[in-house]
Amino acid sequence: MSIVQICRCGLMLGFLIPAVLGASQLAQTPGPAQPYPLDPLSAAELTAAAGLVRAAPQFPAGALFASLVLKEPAKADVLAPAGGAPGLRQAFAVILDPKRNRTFEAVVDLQQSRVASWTEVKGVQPVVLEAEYDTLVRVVKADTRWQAAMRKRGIDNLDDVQIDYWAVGQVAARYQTRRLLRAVSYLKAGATNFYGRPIEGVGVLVDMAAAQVVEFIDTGAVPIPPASHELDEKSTGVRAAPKRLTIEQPDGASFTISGQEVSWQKWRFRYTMHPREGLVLHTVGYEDEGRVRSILYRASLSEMAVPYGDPDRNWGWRSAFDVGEYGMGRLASPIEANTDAPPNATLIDAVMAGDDGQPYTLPGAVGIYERDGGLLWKHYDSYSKTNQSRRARELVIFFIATIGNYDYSINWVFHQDGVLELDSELTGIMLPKGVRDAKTKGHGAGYPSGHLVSANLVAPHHQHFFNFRLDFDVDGPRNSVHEMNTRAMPSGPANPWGTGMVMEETRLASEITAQRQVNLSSARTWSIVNSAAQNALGHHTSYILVPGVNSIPYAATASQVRRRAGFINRHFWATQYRPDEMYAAGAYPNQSLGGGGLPRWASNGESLSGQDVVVWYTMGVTHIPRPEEWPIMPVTHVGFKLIPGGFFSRNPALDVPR
Ligand SMILES: [Cu+2]
Repeated sequence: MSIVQICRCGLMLGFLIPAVLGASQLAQTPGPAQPYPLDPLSAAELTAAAGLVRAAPQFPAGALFASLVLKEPAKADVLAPAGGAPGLRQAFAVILDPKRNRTFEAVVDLQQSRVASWTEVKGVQPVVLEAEYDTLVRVVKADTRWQAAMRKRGIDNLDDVQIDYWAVGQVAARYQTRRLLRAVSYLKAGATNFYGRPIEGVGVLVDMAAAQVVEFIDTGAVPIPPASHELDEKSTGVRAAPKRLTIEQPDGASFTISGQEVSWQKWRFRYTMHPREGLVLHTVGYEDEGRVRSILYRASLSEMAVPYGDPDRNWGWRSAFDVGEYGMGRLASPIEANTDAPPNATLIDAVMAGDDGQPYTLPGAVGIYERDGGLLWKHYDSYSKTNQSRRARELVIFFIATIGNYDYSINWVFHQDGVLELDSELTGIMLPKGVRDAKTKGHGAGYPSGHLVSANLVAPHHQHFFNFRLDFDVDGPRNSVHEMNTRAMPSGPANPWGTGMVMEETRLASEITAQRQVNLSSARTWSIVNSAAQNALGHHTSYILVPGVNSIPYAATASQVRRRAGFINRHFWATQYRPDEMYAAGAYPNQSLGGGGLPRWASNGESLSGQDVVVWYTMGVTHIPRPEEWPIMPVTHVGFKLIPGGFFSRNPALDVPR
C-alpha cells in the first residue's frame, strides 16, 4: 500500500511558522491514477456524464439535474479480494423537467460512453433546486394579494423583502401531483439577519410548473420585530481576548491522505462528500496486529426531519427534511480556517454537479484535523507513588451544512481506543415568528408553543431528528444484532445484599423485533456481533452502539409528518443490506405522503441472524428556545458512540506512548 503524505507541502509552507498558522487547503488530493470504485466522480467524469445525459433523445429541453453522482458499485464487487471493480464507473442522474413536472432516473456507463438506462419515476418530486428560486420570487412578487399584504404592513418597496424558499412540508393531498414550493417573507431592509424580521401572517404556496400561486394566506398583520443585533464584531462589541493558545504540529499532521483514503494511528477509512448526505465514511477498519479488521462498510446521515411545534396555519406545515428535500452536501458551506476549524486543520475541496450538470468546486467542504482528547487512561499508584498516564489524541473529519437559517456540523471523531464517535453541532439562527407582544408575562407565559426570545419575536418549539445509516461489517459482512439491558437482581437468597445487577443480552432476530427505543432504566445499548469471530477470551467480536441524548416525537402519531418521517417512530432499526435502501424517508421525501422508506423496508421482518446488517439510528433533539439562543445559537451537541465490545482482548490503547 502506497500512501502519499499529501500534507507535506502545506506543512512546510505554513506550519513551521507558528505566527502565521493557518489551515492548509487541498484543491485535490493526489491519489492513485486509477480511481477506487467508491471515489466520487471527477470533474471530467461529471462533464462526460452530463453531456451523455443531455444528448440522450429522451432528455427534455430545459431539464435540470436534481442529482448527478457516482453510482456506487455493488458491495460484493468493491470487497472482492482482487481489490474491487476498478473498471466499473457509472453515474446516476435524477432529471427534473420543470415545465412538465416529470422526473427521470438515468444510469450512465462512463466506460462505454452511453446512457445505460432511462426511466420515468412517476408521482415523486426530487430535491428543491437552486435554479427554481428565481421563478418562485418572480411569481410571489407579481401576486397582487401578496403585494397588498406587504403594503398593509407598511412595506412599499418590495425590494426590501427577502423571500426564503421552503419545500412544502405538510401539504393537502389535492395538490400532490403538482411541483410545489412555499415562500416565507422577511424584511431585509437595514438588517443582514433578515430571519429576525419575519413578515408574519403571510404564506404563499406556488405551483412551480404553472408558475402560479395556488394558495395565499394572510392571517393578519403583527408588528415586524425591530432589527436584531448584527453578528459582526463591530455590532456585537468584543470582550478582552484571552491570551494566545497556540495549536502547532511542527512535525506535521499524523494522518495521511491518499486520494480519498485516510490513515491515522490504527484507523483506516475512506471518505467522500455526497451532494445529498454530505460526508460519507466508507470501509472503516482498525489495524490490529498487522491486519486491518473491518468495522463499517459505509456510514452516513441518511435523513433529517425538523418538525415545528406551532399549530398556526403558517407554521403547522413546517418540517424540513434537510437531507432528502434540500441536500446536506450541496449546502455545505466553505469551512473557514481558524474559526470553523482549528489552525492545524487540512481543508479539502469537493467537486459536485450543479443543477445544469456542470461540475463546480465547493471550496473547503471537508475539514480534517487532530486535537487533544484529554485523558486517555491513567492510574496513580498510591503505595509506590508512581503514575502511569497517557494523553489522548483524536482525529476529527467534518463538514458544515447551512440550510437557510440553521447550521449543522457533522463530526466523525476517531479515538485511539477503538471508539468512533458522531458529534453533531447545531448552531445558526433559530426560525422565529413575529408576535404582537414586545415582552412576555413571566417565564414563557403567553406562548404555549414557543418562547419569546426578543421583542415581538417568538421562537417556536421544534425537534431535530437525525437518522444515521450504519452499514456494519464487524470482522466481515455477516453480523447479528443484540440488545443489552441491565436490571437489578431480585432480592433473595441469591442476592442477600440487594446489590446484584445483571445484564441480559437478547438477539434481535428480525427486522420487526429490531425496532427499538432507548431506555434509561435498563441502560440499553445494542451490539452488532460477528458470531463467527472470537477474541482471545472467547467473546464474539462486536461493536456497541451507545446512544447519547435522545427524544421522542411530539407530533401526533397520525400526523402527516410522522408518516412521512416514519423513521422517527423508533430510535433503533436494523435491516438486511439492500443497495437501494439508502434513505430513511425514502429516495424522494419531497412532497411524499409517507409510508415509504425504512418502516416499509423493515416491515417484512427479514432475518438479522448472520446477515449483512444495516443499522439505522434515529437521534432527536427537543429544542425549547431560550433568549440566550438569540440572535444566534451557541452550539448544542448531540451524538452517539460506536465502541468496541469484545472486538479486542484488552485495552487497545495500551500501546499509546507517553
Ligand atoms: Cu433547533
